[in-house]
Amino acid sequence: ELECSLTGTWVNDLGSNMTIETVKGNGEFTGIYNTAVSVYPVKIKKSPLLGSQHLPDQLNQPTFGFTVNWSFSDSITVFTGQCFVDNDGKEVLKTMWLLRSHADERGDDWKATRVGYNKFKRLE
Ligand code: B9F
Repeated sequence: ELECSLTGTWVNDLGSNMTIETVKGNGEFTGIYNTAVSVYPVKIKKSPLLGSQHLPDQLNQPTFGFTVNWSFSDSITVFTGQCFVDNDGKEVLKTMWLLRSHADERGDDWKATRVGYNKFKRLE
């Protein structure tokens, strides 16, 4: 079966984890993101996430997106991805992200966005 539900606790390749609460009937969800990485000496705190996924949830390996509003800095990350079921029947979230830092002036806009990939597995 292609069970692929975003609800639950996930860990990524950096060691960050997130918990996604119930996905609502319209595909919207909320959760908490706990990043394993930051930049010294910033003190990491758990941060809220707000997202949306395509329906149906279980039958069709869904695409989704969510925003993390970092509660310990003025930056924002948006993730977009898809839930897949691998050959062992395990769910994996393949995502890309954009991390926007605060630019103090318009001339610094060009260097304010980082990009990357993250792969999430269910925390066992
Ligand atoms: O790194 C960001 C941050 C803000 C101020 C100092 C550090 C916030 C945390 C982002 C975490 C990213 C990674 N974690 C993860 O699981 S989101 C994408 C990656 N996936 C340095 C200065 C300003 C921004 C970065 Fe900062």
